[in-house]
Amino acid sequence: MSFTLPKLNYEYDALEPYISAKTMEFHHSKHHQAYIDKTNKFINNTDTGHKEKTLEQILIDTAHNPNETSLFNNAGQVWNHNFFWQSLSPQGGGEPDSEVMKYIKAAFDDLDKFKEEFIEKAMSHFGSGWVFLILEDEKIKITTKSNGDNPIAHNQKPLLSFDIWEHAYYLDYQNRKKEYFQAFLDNLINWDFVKENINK
Ligand code: MN3
Repeated sequence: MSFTLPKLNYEYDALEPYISAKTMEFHHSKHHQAYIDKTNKFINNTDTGHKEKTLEQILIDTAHNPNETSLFNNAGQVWNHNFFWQSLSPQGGGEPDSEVMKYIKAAFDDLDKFKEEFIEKAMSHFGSGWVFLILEDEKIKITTKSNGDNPIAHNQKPLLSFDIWEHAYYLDYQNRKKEYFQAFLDNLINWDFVKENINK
């Protein structure tokens, strides 16, 4: 089995001015592609026994094996980016519909407090990684993970992924990463995708 780069549901320039076409092109066609190539190389060129597995199964099977950290992180980056492109939308941001809002209110009181906690967690994460929304005990939770780690490896139900590696924002925001986080929450977050995943 070989994994391939997914086509985006929107053009590279569709998220401007919040994420530039240049960032999107590099991020999707270079960074994401490189993780896919490395993952394919790991599973096909070595006798690791992962050839016929789904990406999710590879993540579960390699998560706790220190000898397979490289494969885990590369496969994790493939999965995280696949999920991330869907977590963004040119029509994103604003308020979620009443069903998702119920979950937000139950866990954070209101949307502003949700955004505050999201930004606080994103800002305090050290080094490269991801912010995820997950559903646990029927509650939305915000969690961060390092490198290519992700909810699949921890038996958590993922609702959304948000890339906080420098390559995701540096061309557009340099050291002003808080502005990138805010732009995502105000203008790009795909609440419909969150809703879809809650009901999966
Ligand atoms: Mn990335």
